[in-house]
Amino acid sequence: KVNLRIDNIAVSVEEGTTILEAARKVNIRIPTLCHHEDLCVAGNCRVCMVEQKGSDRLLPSCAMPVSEGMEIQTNSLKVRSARKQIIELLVSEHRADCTRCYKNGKCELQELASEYIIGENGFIDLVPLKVLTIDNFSPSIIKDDSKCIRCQRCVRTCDQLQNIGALTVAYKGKDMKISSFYEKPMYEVVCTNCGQCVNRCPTGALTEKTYLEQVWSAINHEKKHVVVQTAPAVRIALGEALGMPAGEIVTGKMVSALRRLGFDSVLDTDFTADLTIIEEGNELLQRLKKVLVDGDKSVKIPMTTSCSPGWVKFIEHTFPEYLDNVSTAKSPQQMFGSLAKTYYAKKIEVEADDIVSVSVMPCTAKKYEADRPEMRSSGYKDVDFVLTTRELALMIKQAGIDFASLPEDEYDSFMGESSGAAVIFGATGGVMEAALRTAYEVVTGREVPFDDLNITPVRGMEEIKEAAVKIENPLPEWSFLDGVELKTCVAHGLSNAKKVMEAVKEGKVDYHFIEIMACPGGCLGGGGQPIPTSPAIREKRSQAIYREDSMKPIRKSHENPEVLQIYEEFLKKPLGEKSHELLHTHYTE
Ligand code: HC1
Repeated sequence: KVNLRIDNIAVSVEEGTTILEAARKVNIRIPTLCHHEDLCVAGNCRVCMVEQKGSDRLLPSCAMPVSEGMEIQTNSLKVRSARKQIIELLVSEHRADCTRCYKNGKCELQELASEYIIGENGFIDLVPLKVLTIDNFSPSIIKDDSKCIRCQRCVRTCDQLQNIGALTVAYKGKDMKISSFYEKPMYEVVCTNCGQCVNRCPTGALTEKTYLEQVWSAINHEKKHVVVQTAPAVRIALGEALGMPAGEIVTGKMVSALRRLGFDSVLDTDFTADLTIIEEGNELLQRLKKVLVDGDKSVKIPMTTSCSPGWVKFIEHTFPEYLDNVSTAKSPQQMFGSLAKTYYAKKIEVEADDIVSVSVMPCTAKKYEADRPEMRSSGYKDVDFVLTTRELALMIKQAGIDFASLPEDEYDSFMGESSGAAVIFGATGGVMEAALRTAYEVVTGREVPFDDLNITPVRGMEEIKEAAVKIENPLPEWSFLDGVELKTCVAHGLSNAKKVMEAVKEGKVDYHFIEIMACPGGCLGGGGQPIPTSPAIREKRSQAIYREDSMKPIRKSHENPEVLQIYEEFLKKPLGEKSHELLHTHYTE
């Protein structure tokens, strides 16, 4: 242990801890604009400067490890004056039209400028406004260079966390800017739309593209019937954006709020998450049969999940030769969209033309997914508008709803019922666990051999997880699987996805089924989730997801009564004709 004093408070921390981390241990907040718990140390913004007794120099607390006997002051006159000047300089380079900015009230620079009372200052006249671009061509993300303070959180996110490198540093010195390959718009480069950069940007330089006004118009349109679906990971995070602590399950209040906002049908993506499990689980078993019994070389194993659009875009760019390994099952969002304008429209006797399909997602890539040309199997754009968790919170605020005091409501029926297996889609490993709960039972007629259906080896935040389930005494139809060890792998975050795919490519692993989610922690850590999203917050959201699963009366997708009913009334059978028409696709880019 290393002992030091920070603002005269004794602190004892592990060797290698930075001054910033040590201060946080004793609840002293040192401001910073470039540091983020998910990212490596950068020391770019210098806002976190502190003073060390006996030294003339100020130290960047995010980059400086503690040493024995250190005496640190985080708020001396020298520190305050340096910090204020740095903030003034940053503000002077930033297009500070705060009242018109999407991040107004949620901008870390604005908050510091307010704390340090940055009013009129000399720098504003000294630094000429540069000509900077606003890229709003992507369906998911807006990049506004005039708001950028060059902290490089986005660059580190894209490079280290996601291993994509769509964002990079261009030029040097005063000309330095955050750019893309040949300064092309984001939609033309390898950006996966995951929005992890958006979630970490301290200012309004990277934001989601918002569709709030379009959704309000649809709600207020007399003729339109607006259907809303909510993703699994929204219900355990929305509360954070409305003043509640992380880890609160707000499913019932969210449903209540959506009704008050004026949505005509309040339905659940979890319903189609259950449907995905039936379709994807059957697809996996069919693939195994074709490979193991028929020796069909055209059929690819391992099969990978397809529900994370950031992952699909990643594999298209990085491992296109493995596109046939991706499950043909559409994501739950898109299955929902195509059913909303076909089966559901008919059921409620509304013309498909008059249905407006809105989804609330923890994800910015879902906006891109809904725009893909493959996602029009209803004859219309299957999902018209995708809102992030943050955008829904804004709608609730705009409508003057006191979220905390709302009563708990139930989803509408039909397409509002779901199992615990669907809820856990929102956490890394959840799709795998849900699939195994169903696939094992389909093959053997027995429940998966894990205590209380909890397949713990695929849970948790470990970067890459492996689990094997041995199939014993299968039903006659599946006798070819007797004794087969079903090998699975789960990865979250695209840098881990890359590691897994490289191992597959090099023949180092022989998995049957791989779950990949583009975002750290899975959807609960999505780019559209409330800010901040930190490792501790992801952990709390994850615990909430598994709590919600454990409280559900039905915990297996194949036991969802509405799923059984839709097969009986409409789809007829998994992988059948209707399913192929509406629920499956093939990515060819
Ligand atoms: Fe997800 Fe999914 S789990 S991809 O993370 O398969 O976004 O929550 O909605 O579609 O169900 C996201 C979450 C989400 C889909 C489902």
